[in-house]
Amino acid sequence: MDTTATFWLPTPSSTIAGEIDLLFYVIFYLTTFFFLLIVSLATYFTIKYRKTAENENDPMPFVGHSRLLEATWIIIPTAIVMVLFFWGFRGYLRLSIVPAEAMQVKVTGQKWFWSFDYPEGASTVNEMVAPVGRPVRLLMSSKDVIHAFFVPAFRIKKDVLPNRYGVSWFEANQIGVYDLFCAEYCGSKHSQMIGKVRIVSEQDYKVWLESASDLGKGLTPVQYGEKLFQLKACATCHTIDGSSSNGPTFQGIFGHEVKLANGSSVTVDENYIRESILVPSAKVVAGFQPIMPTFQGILKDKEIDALVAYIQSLGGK
Ligand code: HEC
Ligand SMILES: [Cu+2]
Repeated sequence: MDTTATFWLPTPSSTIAGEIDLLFYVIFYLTTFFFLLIVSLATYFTIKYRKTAENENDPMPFVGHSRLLEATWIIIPTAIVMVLFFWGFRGYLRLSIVPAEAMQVKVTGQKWFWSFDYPEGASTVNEMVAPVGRPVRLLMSSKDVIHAFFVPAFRIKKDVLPNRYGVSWFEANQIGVYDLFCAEYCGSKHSQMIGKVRIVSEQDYKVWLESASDLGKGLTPVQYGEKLFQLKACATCHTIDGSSSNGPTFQGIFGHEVKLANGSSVTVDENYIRESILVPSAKVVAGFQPIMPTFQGILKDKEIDALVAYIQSLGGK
């Protein structure tokens, strides 16, 4: 694929760009060709058949019509226009149908900035980060007026409306930083509603996501654990005030023995809590149903650390 910028278009940097550019150039050169053809013929005929002293008194020639000529100028332009229509329509469909394996980023436009929310809980403002070679579905809405999400290098532009979701997608095929514009006049600072799309390798994306979705930034492990206790829905089954809910309370359990359903008992320590979170059925607390879901693959090590710290902070030995 052609990977250079031209006078007309920036470097094509998405999988769809090549196809769109080709159609653009076909239309561009086709219209240029007909423009030049028509203007030069009109100029030539105007000069050739102009009124002169010699032909001034010539009788008006008989002007009939040529079926062949008329058919030609109907059939050829119709064929050209139909080809352009179906070609464009096919591109439109490709832009509209998001690949099933796409990852999703929620895009929010508002006066006068963009914000992005990623599936793993990260969020960014005015800079979107995405991996190269993976389709990204953009679920877009506005908090106020109509904006438009426009990334010229990816050849995508889509209105972003309030009270309604719009969908677009792209798959970047080159690592780099690309311009993002709002392409719908949205008020006095419209021209400043600009951002960047940073395309990184799959590996860098993982690393970035890991740090960006670190909700514990700036919190102590205990504060972070408290946040996760609510955020990860532990609170729907556990309490911290000593009362039993669907599951045992966390108050004062750390360092104490708990009776298990199989008659044995175990001391609550870091490893027991970790195991309870990852393999809840391994040791079931007496008097409770084994209804706790596993958080394997849902909670990261750092989050488990924080929950352990939080449970420990709730008293005990
Ligand atoms: C759907 C309800 C439910 C949810 C949600 C839930 N748990 Fe549990 N949990 C239980 C039940 C029931 C038990 C007791 C039975 C057992 O040990 O499997 C339990 C036991 C535990 C224990 C052992 C407690 C003890 O007194 O020995 C720990 C630790 C624990 N859960 C942590 C968590 C954490 C952390 C979360 C959130 C990330 C969580 N649980 C979410 C139901 C739940
Ligand atoms: Cu805008």
